[in-house]
Amino acid sequence: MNSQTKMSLNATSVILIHLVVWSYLGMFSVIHGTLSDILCLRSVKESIEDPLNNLTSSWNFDNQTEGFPCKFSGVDCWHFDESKVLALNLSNMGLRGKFPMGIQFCSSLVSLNLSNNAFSGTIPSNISKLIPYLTILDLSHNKFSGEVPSSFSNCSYLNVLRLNHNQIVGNLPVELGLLSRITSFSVARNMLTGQVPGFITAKFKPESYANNARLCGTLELEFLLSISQHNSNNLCTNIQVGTLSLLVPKKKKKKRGKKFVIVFLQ
Ligand SMILES: *[C@@H]1O[C@H](CO)[C@@H](O)[C@H](O)[C@H]1NC(C)=O
Ligand SMILES: *[C@@H]1O[C@H](CO)[C@@H](O)[C@H](O)[C@H]1NC(C)=O
Ligand SMILES: *[C@@H]1O[C@H](CO)[C@@H](O)[C@H](O)[C@H]1NC(C)=O
Ligand SMILES: *[C@@H]1O[C@H](CO)[C@@H](O)[C@H](O)[C@H]1NC(C)=O
Ligand SMILES: *[C@@H]1O[C@H](CO)[C@@H](O)[C@H](O)[C@H]1NC(C)=O
Ligand SMILES: CC(=O)N[C@H]1CO[C@H](CO)[C@@H](O)[C@@H]1O
Repeated sequence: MNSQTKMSLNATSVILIHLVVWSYLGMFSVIHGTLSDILCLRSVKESIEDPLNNLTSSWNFDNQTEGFPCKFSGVDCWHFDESKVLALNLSNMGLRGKFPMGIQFCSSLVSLNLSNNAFSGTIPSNISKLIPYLTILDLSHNKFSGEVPSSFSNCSYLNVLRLNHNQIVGNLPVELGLLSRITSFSVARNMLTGQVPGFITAKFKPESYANNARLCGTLELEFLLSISQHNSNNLCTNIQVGTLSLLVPKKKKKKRGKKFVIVFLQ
């Protein structure tokens, strides 16, 4: 063999090795992604109490053809025949237990709806690491307690955050205001205190904050504070939404066009 042939043989084998390695890595990442999503759903199922058998009856892991979890109730995949979970909607299933930490293995999850169940315990403080691409989170109408984690501010794709009707306490983290894509937000009916966050790109109505322990309004509530002739920005108000519109003077009421907001000054 002359040296030229040797060199071209070497080049060919290098290319071949590359092809083998890359296709192996490619295959590995596909299988790896899928396995991780299946592990995610298994773990979610195992960690949740399901007294009405809504999950148990549908989430069957026995026949593992590709894409099988996409037929589970409440599971949406990116593609119907690939087990990559896009969204989980487990609302209204009578579920109990803690926030399902196994969700962190659904690495492509963008939407999680656990509303109208009886989940309890705290919202994990590393939520932004658990579900980094989260765009929609609905935990409303449960029994979640503890505080709103400040790491929500690192869920930078978040559009919808619904935490209303729970037992959440403490102050709302000011960092929430950094969520630049937020379009829908509610923490109504909890036990929150302190300042309402100033969102940079959005403004939410008092209904988003109604019925809490002691939330202080600034932006949205400025006019309401002025009607009671207390102009201190630090004044706390108990935001209530109801039908007792008589407490708001008629003239101002008309100006605002909201009949049903009453503020009880404390
Ligand atoms: C597994 O599921 C696939 C698709 O739903 C079906 O075609 C196949 O017969 C099932 N295999 C077994 C062993 O049940
Ligand atoms: C979520 O699931 C509930 C109950 O199955 C259903 O009524 C609702 O339409 C679903 N919501 C979405 C956004 O898919
Ligand atoms: C969550 O699911 C419920 C249906 O049970 C639906 O009414 C609600 O709009 C969903 N939340 C979001 C943010 O889509
Ligand atoms: C999140 O925190 C829990 C403990 O609260 C831990 O078990 C889990 O590994 C953490 N996950 C990530 C992705 O940081
Ligand atoms: C957000 O992420 C950055 C970078 O990882 C980190 O330094 C910061 O502490 C996080 N913020 C919150 C509120 O968790
Ligand atoms: C969302 C859903 O499928 N809920 C069902 C859970 O199970 C109860 C009892 O079987 C049904 O009535 C619900 O419709």
